[in-house]
Amino acid sequence: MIHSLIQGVINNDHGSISKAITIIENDESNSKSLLDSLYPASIRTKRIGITGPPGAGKSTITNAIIERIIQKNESVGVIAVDPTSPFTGGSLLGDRVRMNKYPWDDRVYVRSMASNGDLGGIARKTQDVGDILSASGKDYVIYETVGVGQNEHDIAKAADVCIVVLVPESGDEVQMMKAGLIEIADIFVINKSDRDGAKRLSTMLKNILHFFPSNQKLEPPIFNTIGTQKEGIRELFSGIESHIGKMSQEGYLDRKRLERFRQRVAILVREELEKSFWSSEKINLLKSLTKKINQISKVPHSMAKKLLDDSKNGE
Ligand SMILES: Nc1nc2c(ncn2[C@@H]2O[C@H](COP(=O)(O)OP(=O)(O)O)[C@@H](O)[C@H]2O)c(=O)[nH]1
Ligand SMILES: [Mg+2]
Repeated sequence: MIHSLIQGVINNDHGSISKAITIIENDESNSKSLLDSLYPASIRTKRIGITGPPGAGKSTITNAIIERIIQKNESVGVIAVDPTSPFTGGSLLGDRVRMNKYPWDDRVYVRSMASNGDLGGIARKTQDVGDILSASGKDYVIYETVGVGQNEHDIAKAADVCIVVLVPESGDEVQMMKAGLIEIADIFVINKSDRDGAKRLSTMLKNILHFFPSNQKLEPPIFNTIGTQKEGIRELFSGIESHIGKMSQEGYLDRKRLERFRQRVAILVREELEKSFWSSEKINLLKSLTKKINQISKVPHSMAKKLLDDSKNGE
């Protein structure tokens, strides 16, 4: 079964891709062998992260980028992660409906992933899903994710190039610094540039970026767009291409991919260690030591130490 699934993914059969992604999403036992077989095929794809506040126009821009990719007769897989709607899946569904305009086109695959209840795992899973789409031969993978917290930043880091979408109203520079957006952005987009303040924001942003240069990456270019009218999309897309080209030439891209690889390995090791650590005895021990809040006599650190020592003695 897994063999035909692997073959299906490599042949870009979207049904097989969906099945494979579900296996990853549910952490099924065959997910490892699936990824092992697919990984060698998955190096060439360009991975683009699109993040930013809710409603900034990420899906609109993603749609416009998909159109440009198709025009070049290239292919794309889109993964939308929306943690802002963990219960209803409301906006997630909205995105899916809006984005899945190409159900019969084997150049475009769109999938949304819920991150409810599993924010830690989602960063790893989006990388794994990226590998699957990449193995299917997609020229691009796009991650669309709401930039609201650390995990979303981790998802954005799963990409080769991270685009931060802002709107004229998001002009509070302190806010931006705090949100760490400057740190993760390779490219800025000021969408809804049909509104007041777009020019002012791009000037301000340009100044900030210029005065706080980073040695970790190139200075991010800024693009003004009106997503709904597809204005500025052509410039944005060729800007993405040339930025990836520059990153590659100057060694940033390799460095980023290596760092990403190391982090993935570290995460997997941590997950494995934790999984084998938390036996039912350990879970019960922790529970029995913490029955009532006023009976807890140990500080958390010594309780953790006791659990850890206990496992050493048990071996
Ligand atoms: N005025 C204006 N509205 C836009 C623009 N781009 C997107 N929108 C609208 O903003 C809303 C949110 O867009 P969406 O792409 O769903 O944002 P996301 O939550 O970041 O994915 C939608 O109603 C879009 O039609 C733009 O450039 N100008
Ligand atoms: Mg969206």
